[in-house]
Amino acid sequence: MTMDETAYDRRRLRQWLAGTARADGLDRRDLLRLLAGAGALTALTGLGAPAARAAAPTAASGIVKALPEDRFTVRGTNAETRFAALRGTGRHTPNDLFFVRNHTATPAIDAATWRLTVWGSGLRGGPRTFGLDDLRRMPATEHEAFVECAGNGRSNFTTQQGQTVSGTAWALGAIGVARWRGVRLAEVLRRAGLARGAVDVQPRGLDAEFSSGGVNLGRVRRPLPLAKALDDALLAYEMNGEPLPPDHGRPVRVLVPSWVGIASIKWVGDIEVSAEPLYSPWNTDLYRLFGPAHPDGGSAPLTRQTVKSAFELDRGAVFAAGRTHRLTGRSWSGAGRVSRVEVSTDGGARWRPARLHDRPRRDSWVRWSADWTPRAAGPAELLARATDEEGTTQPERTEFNEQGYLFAAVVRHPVTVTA
Ligand SMILES: Nc1nc2c(c(=O)[nH]1)N[C@H]1C(S)=C(S)[C@@H](COP(=O)(O)O)O[C@H]1N2
Ligand SMILES: [Mo]
Repeated sequence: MTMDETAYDRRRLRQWLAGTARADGLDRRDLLRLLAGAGALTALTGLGAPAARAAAPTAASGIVKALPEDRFTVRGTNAETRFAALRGTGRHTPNDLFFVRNHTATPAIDAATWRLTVWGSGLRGGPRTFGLDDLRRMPATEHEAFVECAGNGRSNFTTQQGQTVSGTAWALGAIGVARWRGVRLAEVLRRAGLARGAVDVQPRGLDAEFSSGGVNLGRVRRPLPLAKALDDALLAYEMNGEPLPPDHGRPVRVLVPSWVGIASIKWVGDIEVSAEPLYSPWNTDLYRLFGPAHPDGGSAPLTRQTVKSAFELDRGAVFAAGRTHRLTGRSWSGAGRVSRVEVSTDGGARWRPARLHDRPRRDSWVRWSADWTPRAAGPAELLARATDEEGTTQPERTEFNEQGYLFAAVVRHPVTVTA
């Protein structure tokens, strides 16, 4: 993006430190006292287990798995799945094709010595510790769900709406769907001795501390309201029938179905359970909507994902005129099942229904196709728009927000028709 991300983050962080960014419910004097010393943000991080060493210091991206160019676009410490590479694959994104979003680098964690500590004022007693074997002995659940970055589709704020936003310039490939297996977070919280007054839980990753604009924000962590934690959140140790791959949280990650990806903390090492609302930069300064159309100090912390559609095509894909081509794609929504997908091959003038290839299900995507016989050579735009079971249809524009979250508008996919 054209705006310098570091300068932007530094400015937002100054606002947060000055108490002008929103932090509902948290006493600002307490916050400022906590933040008074240099690097004092770490004072907010609770128990301090040492951060793990990076798993693959040789890879510049910090990502362990192979990132072949025909399957991924590498964006700094992140790797975006190329939608064209999903064509012909099943509803579950193969693990080796699943996008990676890392604040720093994939850590190497020994599953045999890994421990999860559950602690805080929202427990009846003291901290409780669980090993991987303990979790595996508890009742297991499977849940098919997408993990999608809140910033997925962000580059379209610029390419379609001419707006400058900060953050990784994802196209639409910061999403994957997997079959996650693990134990319900509710089960672990119950065994840890959840107290009646608990309101928030905050999982924290074992990856390195994250610095932005020269300020150490501590380890990646984001509060989750207890209601969602008890509803359908998982502590997942398997992904599509395999142990979690290193890049996706080995040995255990949190999985929060339908919510923005940041809720699904990877490499979880501890979970604070609190009788008071919890705050971290990931629910105050980040992952809220800031901008003229949003409340001063930002929207409420982001929860569910939006509705989106993507063609399984590269931008600029080439089609021969006079032949019939099968266009394929996928649509999904954080609000529930996709109920309808329509496609336009004339820039949005006329729409026709796409054929759905999956029975739509909540928390997942549906594959679809539509045939197209282009007539004239030249540039063309392909559009797909989904409607979800709440009746929300993808709009023509998404309201601007500074960090480019929750893009939902119909994407105009440029292609070329040759004679
Ligand atoms: N510990 C930790 N958890 C994390 C992150 C991270 O950097 N560290 N990134 C978050 C973000 S922003 C997203 S979108 C998802 C990405 O999950 P994936 O890399 O398995 O696709 O993980 C989330 N969990
Ligand atoms: Mo994300």
